[in-house]
Amino acid sequence: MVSSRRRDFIKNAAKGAVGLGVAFAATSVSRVALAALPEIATVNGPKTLPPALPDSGRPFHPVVTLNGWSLPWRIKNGWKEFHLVAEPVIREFAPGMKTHLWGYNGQSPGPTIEVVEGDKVRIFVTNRLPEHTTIHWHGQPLPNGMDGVGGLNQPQIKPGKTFVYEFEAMRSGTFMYHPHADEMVQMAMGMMGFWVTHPKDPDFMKVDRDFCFLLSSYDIDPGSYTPKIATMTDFNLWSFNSRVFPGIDPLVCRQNDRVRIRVGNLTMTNHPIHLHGMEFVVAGTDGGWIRPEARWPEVTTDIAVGQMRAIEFDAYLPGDWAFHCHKSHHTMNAMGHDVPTMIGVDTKDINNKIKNLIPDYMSMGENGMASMGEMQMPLPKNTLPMMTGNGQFGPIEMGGMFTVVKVRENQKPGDYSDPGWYQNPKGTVAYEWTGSVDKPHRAHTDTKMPNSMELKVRKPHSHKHKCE
Ligand SMILES: [Cu+2]
Repeated sequence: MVSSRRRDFIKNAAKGAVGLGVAFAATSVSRVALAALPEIATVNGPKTLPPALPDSGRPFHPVVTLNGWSLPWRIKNGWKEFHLVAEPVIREFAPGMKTHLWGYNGQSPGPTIEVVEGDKVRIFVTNRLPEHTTIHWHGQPLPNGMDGVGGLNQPQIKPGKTFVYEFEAMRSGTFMYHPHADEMVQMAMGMMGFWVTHPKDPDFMKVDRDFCFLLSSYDIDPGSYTPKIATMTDFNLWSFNSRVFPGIDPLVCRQNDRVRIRVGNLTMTNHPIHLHGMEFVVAGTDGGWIRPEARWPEVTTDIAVGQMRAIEFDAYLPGDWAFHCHKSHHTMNAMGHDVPTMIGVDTKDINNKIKNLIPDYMSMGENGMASMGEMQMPLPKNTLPMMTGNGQFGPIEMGGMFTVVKVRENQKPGDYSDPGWYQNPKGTVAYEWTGSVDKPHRAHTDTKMPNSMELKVRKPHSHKHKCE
């Protein structure tokens, strides 16, 4: 199956969307059975593909899926037709770690589906998993029988079968799709995708760059490949679109662009998503767009489980700006979990004893954990160091849900290629003080106030406090 797909990838390498890295393939379903179905597009690898301009149907400004892509469609008798294939996939989380997930059309998450408000949408869903599945179109107003809850709205799609979903995309906004069948297992295995319904009027809420990604989490033991599907809260890999830092591409912008970032949360916990340097507004929620007069400025917005948020900002400050989940455990990779706290513990004696048995042994962090970002100790096969990634000034000491918004004066419109590290203007980088350091001036040293009083007045009071 894989080899026939690879052949088709090469064979189709000259076709339209294929120039962007999208391949079409016929696999286990016979060609006769597929004749009436739209071709199956797959993508090989976790590259961020450039926005795919619509070649049919109504015009829209396409999104950029972080380390992902958008699914091609065909128009047939006024319907916009897509073909999703649920199947086992291999996803690289970051160089050095590949995982065995379930997803759609060769990747987890599946491809982004982009339609226009008012489009009549028909989605063929072929099940190549070893068990039944369905797809729920999270957030969409649609006929009840198209909502995708197995048993409640439809019979489940058995392995080898293809089902058809048909509905009108009734309102513009940000949506997701995921199974509503054996949900705990299938979502823990990575089955999910993004959906954007663009407004009928292409100028409504128009931005210069429109990024999107899903938050997902996995529990994969170092050295293994398949997520532990029963884990409820104690995950060890926290991802943007099933990629972890330093495997996540930067969000590249031109200075003064209006930028939108759409985020959907399909993990088991909330994520306070934080942008450095510039303030943003939450412009869209699960229920649609927020009127401009009702938005408020933020630098962190909490995204709860099952929620979608669209944040927007003017990229007025050039630089390399960190963009990450503010739960510090969520910017760590697998090797950072379950380590004992060693701060203040003198481990020299025990280290020497263990080194006699295990030559590469080192214990973690008697002065904190920062040294873990610098050294690369031998790891089990197929896992990632707890924190890693190098910037122009040294180790970045991050993992998981972390990437960089790169704002550049000279980035061309529509150019998403990585411009490298920011060249800071002379005299604008924090620097080491090399002059003399005076003795700190202590307040109150000449007063008659006893020291014990200082402890009593630490908190400011609204009325006169005791030391006055
Ligand atoms: Cu988080």
